[in-house]
Amino acid sequence: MIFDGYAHQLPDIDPTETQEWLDSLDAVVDTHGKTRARYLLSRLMNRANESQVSFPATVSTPYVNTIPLEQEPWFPGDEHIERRIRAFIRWNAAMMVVKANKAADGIGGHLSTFASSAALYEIGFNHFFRGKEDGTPGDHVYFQGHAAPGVYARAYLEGRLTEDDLDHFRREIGRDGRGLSSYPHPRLMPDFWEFPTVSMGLGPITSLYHARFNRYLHNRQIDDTSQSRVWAFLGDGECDEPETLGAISLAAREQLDNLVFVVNCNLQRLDGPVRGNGKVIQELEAVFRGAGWNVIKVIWGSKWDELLAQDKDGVLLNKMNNTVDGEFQRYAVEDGGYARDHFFGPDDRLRQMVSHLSDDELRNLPRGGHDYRKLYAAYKAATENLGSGRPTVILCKTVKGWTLGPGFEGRNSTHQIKKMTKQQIIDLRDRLYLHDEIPEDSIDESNPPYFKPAEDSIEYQYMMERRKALDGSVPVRSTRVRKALSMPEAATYDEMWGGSGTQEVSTTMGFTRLLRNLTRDEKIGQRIVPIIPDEARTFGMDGLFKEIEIYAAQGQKYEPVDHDLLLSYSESTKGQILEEGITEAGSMSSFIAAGSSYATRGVPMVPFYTFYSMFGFQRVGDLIWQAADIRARGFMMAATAGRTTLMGEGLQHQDGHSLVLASTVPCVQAYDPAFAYEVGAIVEAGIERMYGGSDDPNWTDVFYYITLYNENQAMPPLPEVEGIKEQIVEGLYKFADAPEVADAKPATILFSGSANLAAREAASELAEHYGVAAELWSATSYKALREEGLEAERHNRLHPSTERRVPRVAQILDGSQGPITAVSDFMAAVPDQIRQFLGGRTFTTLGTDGMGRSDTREALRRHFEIDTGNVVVAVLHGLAIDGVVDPSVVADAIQRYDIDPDAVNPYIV
Ligand SMILES: Cc1ncc(C[n+]2csc(CCOP(=O)(O)OP(=O)(O)O)c2C)c(N)n1
Ligand SMILES: [Mg+2]
Repeated sequence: MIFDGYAHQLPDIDPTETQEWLDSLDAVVDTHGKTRARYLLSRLMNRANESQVSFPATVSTPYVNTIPLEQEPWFPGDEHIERRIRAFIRWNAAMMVVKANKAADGIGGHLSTFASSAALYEIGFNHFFRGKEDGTPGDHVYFQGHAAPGVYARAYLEGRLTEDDLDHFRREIGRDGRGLSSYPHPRLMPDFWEFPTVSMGLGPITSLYHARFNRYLHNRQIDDTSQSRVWAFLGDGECDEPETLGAISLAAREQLDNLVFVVNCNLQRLDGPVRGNGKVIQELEAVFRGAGWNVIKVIWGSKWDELLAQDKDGVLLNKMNNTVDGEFQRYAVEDGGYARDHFFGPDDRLRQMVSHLSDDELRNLPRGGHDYRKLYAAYKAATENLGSGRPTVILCKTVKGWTLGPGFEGRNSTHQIKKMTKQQIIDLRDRLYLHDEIPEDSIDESNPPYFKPAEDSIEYQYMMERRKALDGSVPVRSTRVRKALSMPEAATYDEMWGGSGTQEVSTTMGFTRLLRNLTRDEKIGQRIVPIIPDEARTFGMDGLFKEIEIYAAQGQKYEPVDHDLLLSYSESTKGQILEEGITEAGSMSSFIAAGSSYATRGVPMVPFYTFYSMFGFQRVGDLIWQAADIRARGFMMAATAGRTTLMGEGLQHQDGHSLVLASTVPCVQAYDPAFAYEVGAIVEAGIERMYGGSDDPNWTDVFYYITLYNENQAMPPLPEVEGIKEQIVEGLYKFADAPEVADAKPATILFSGSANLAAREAASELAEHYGVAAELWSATSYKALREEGLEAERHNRLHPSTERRVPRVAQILDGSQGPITAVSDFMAAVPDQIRQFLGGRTFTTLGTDGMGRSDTREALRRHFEIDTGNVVVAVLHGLAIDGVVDPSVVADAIQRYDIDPDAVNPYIV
C-alpha cells in the first residue's frame, strides 16, 4: 500500500535513527494497542506544531469537541437568565407557528429547525452579533431561512414586533403588507431582514463573497470594514447544495478570517438523516479543513466531559468514532435504557462508566450545540481567530426539535410538523419551566398565549443591556448612506453619442469604452465594480487589467509572463476589477455583495457584471432572484448575446432566450440595445435611477440586464431628436423614417440588438423591389413596454368609469403605419410581449426559436429565418394579410431570396 507516498521519494539521511522511531511505534502498538499509538502520534503532531515543524493538516480529528475542557474560557454571561430568555423565545417561536396553522391550515412554518438552533443564535445575540446603533454597519448575520420564527420571537421580546405582528406570520397580504414573511426577505421586510437565505446554498455562497467584498472595500480604502464580521448560519442538509461548499476554498485563499460559518448539525434534513450511514460532522470537517478553514467541532455537552476524562482505554472515543449518525438519531428518540444497552452496553468498561447515571440522565446527556458554555467557547475562538488568515466553521451537533418533546425530537418527520396538541403544548411549557409564566388554564389549544417579560423584569433588562452593549438589535436593515455617491460628469458619456463613423465596432466595445470612462470619472470612478468571470479577453476588456488592475488580496507576487506588454496582467491589493475565475455563481454573489452595499454598509457601489449571456439567467437564475430579493442595484451586462450573433460556438453558448427569462423577474430592467448610444443612454439613466438620490425604493431598487453583441458595425450617432434618451429608456423609438417611395405601401419594422442589420437592409430591399416604405423602430425593451401596457390595462379594468389609458406602446406606434414586423436575435416570445396592446394590427414576430448550432452568422440567420430575405418576406406577408399586396408577391420574395419554404422548422431540429 502506498500511504502518502512522498516520504519514500526523499533520501533518508539517518536510517538507523529512522528505524529506532519505527521500532518504538511498533512496540507501542504491540504492547498498548492502536488507540495508544494513535494518541502518541497525535501528541507528537501537536508538539511538531508547537515547534513550528510544518506538517500537512490531517483532514479529520476524532469525534470530540475541538476545544478541550481545560481551554474553555470563563463564561461571562448569566447562564440562568440566558436560559430563561431562551425559553421565552423558544416558546413564542413555537406558538407563532402553531397559531399560524390554527388560523390558516396549511400555511406552514417550521418548529423544529429553530428548536435545534436556539442556543446557536442566542449565544450570538447575547455575546457576539454587533448591531448598527453606533453608526457603523455592525456584523452581517445570515440567518438560516427556516429558523425565522426564532428571530421574530426575539424581536418580539425586544419590543420590535407586536403580538399582532407575530399573529401575521406568513400572512403578508392585508395590514398594508406588514405581515411577517415566511423567511428572510428584504424585498418584503426592508427594514428588518438583510440577507435572503432560504433557497438552500445561496446564503452560504453569498455570505462568503460578502466577506470577500468587505475586504475589497477595505483594501481599496473605500470603507473600513475591519469591525464587521460575517456570520452565516446554515443547515447540515444544506451542505449538499453545490453552492454551499463550492466556493469555500476561495475563503481560505483570500484569508477571510472575518467569516464564520455556523453549521447546525442536527444530522437531519427534510426527509431523514443527512448521512445515516456516515458522520456528517466528520465529513464536513474533512472538507473544510482540506480547504484550509479553521474547524471547530462542538459535539458533546459538558456532561460528557467527565465521561471522556475517565476514558483511559479510549473505548468511549472509539465508540463515538464508530457510531454512525443514523444510530445517534436512534439514541435521540429512544429512552435512556436503549443507549445504555446499545451505546454503552456492549462494552463492560463503558457500561460501568455510566452505571451511576439514571436512564433519564443518560437520555439527556446533551449534544454540544445545546450547551451554552461550549458554544461560547467556540464563538469566542472564532472571533479571536481574526488575524490568522483562516475562515472559521463551527460544526454544532444538535437535536432537531430539541425541547419540543418526544413527538418532535429527532423524528424523521419533524421538519414538516407544524401543529401541536394541547398536551404537547403543556409538555413544552413544562420542559421550558414556564409554569409561572404560562398557567395551564391559559393554554387554549387553538389560541395559545405568547409570553413577554415585563420591562422591569430581570430577563428583559438583561437582554436589552446585552443588545445595547453590542450596539442595538439585529437584524436591522438600513439604507442610511454613510458614504455618499456623486453622479458622474455628463462628459463621461460623450464618447457614446457620436457614433463610430465608418469604423465598425460592436456594442460590447462601446460598453467597454463606457466602463473605462466611468472608472476614470472623478466622482463615481472609485465606486464602479467591474466583475468578470474569466472572460475579459472575449469581451475585449483586457485593456482594463493594467489601467484599473485586478483585485488580489495578496497583491502580485510574481512578474507576469506579459510584463513587457503595455496591457499586462496586473494584480494588486488596490485593484478594482473582480476577476472571479470561472464561476458565474461566485460572480453573481459578488454582484449581490456590491449591489447591496448601499444597504449593508451605507456605501453605494455600482457593479457591472459582464458575462456570457448564456451563463446568466439559466445558469444562476436563482441567484438573480436572490439579487431581486436583497434589492441589489447594478448592471448585468449580457455579452455575446444572441442566438446567431455569437458565431461558431453552438448549442450551449448561443443565447436566444435569456430575455424571456429576464421577463420573469419584476425588478429587472431588461434591454436589448442595437447601438452604442443606446447602451450609453440606458446606463446613464440607470445610474441616475438607482443611485441618483430618489427615496422611493420601488423606483431605485432595481437592476439592469443589458445585452451586448460582438458583431461589428458602423455605429450611428445618437439621433438629434428631442427626448431621444427618454424614448430609448422607455423601450421603443423611431430610428428611421420610411424611405421615399412612389405610391408607397407603408409598413413598420421593429428591430432589437444585432437584428438591426437585417431589418435595415430589408427596408431598402422592400423599397427597391416591392414599393414598400418601411419605417424602422428600435425596440430596446419589450419588457418595459409590456409592464407599462399591463399597468394601463389593469387600471382600465379596475376603473371602468374613468378615462381609458392607452398603453404607451400603442401610443408610440400610433404614429407608425402598415403591418408591424418585429425581429430580434431572441425568441419570438420576446417581441410577442407587446402583441395584446396593438389593437389587432397585423403583427409578425421573427425570432430564433430552437436550439443553437455552429455556423456563420449568415447561415444561422437563414436557418432561424431572421435574415434580410426573411424579414422582407414577413413584411410582405403582413401586407398580404392586410390585403395590400397579393400573396403572389410574398411568393416572389420567397423565390428572390432563395428561401426554402419546406425547410424543417428550426424549432424542432
Ligand atoms: C434550494 C432549495 N431546495 C429545497 C428547499 C426545501 N427545504 C427547506 S428546508 C429543507 C431541509 C433543510 O435541512 P437542513 O439544511 O439540514 O436544515 P435543518 O432544518 O435540519 O436545520 C429543504 C429540503 C429549499 N428551501 N431550497
Ligand atoms: Mg439539518
